[in-house]
Amino acid sequence: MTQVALESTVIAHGLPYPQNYRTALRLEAIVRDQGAEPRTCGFVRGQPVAGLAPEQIKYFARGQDVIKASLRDLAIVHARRLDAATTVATTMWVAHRAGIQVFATGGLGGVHRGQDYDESADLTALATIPVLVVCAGAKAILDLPRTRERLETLGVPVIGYGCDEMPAFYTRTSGLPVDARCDTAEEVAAIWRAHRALGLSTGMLVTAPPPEGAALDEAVAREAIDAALNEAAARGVRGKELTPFLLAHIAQSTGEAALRANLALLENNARIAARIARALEEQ
Ligand code: PSU
Ligand code: MN
Repeated sequence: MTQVALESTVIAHGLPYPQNYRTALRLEAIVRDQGAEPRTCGFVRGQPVAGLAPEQIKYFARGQDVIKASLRDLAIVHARRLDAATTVATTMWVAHRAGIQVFATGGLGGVHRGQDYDESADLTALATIPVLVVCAGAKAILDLPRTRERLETLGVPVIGYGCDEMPAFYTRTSGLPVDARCDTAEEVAAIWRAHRALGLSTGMLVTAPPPEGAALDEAVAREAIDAALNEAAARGVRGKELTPFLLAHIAQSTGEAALRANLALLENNARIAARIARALEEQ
């Protein structure tokens, strides 16, 4: 059966309880509805798990004693037998190890604004792990033009699923072009097969805009992002805490409109990923 990987950092550190738990289960149900098997990934007592059980997902959703693990953390998590939620980078790692080719998430990490030395290991993973990642673009809190250039440098194809521009997570456009537009899962599957047939070892990004009715208004998004960035700077939030802090601040300041957009795009991406996984199986 075709499998689709799902991440756990968005559950443990990206969304509030109990929406996060309900969302995690709903994403799994959406993948199943499309005829694929969901595999929510994480580390339990230091062991990589591709396919957390519902009670493990609940424990991750409660978030206590569950750290956020990116690539640099894996050896420490493993040696010390820690429980850890996986980011895009480490979910790619777990998925690849489990033989899963397709992974759905919300927004990609990338280059932070005004701090181009703070670059998510999500980009490192895309440069080195052959997994197809479906997302709504890079998170809008980031420096999107720099992030897009980095993807080019690293040799990561960026596909627009029903779009010509990379979406900007909360909003549908960014002004940044994709490398190719695909309007069906079959077209995406054909390019991914070609990627693998050529022996390319990078990942591939499939970007899908947030659903029309759920996307944030551009001006609202811009204002909320600026406010969150200012607050983070004032409080000196940095490193791995920065992304969760910014997302939580934006959810609060938009009266949960950002949260609704985030949930809607996660569901949309899970559905698209499952269709791509099915198309890969059939070709
Ligand atoms: N998108 C969301 N919520 C999240 C994330 C993305 O809607 O919590 C997470 C993903 O797991 C992504 C991580 O891999 O944020 C990036 O964090 P950093 O910039 O610290 O690498
Ligand atoms: Mn960082």
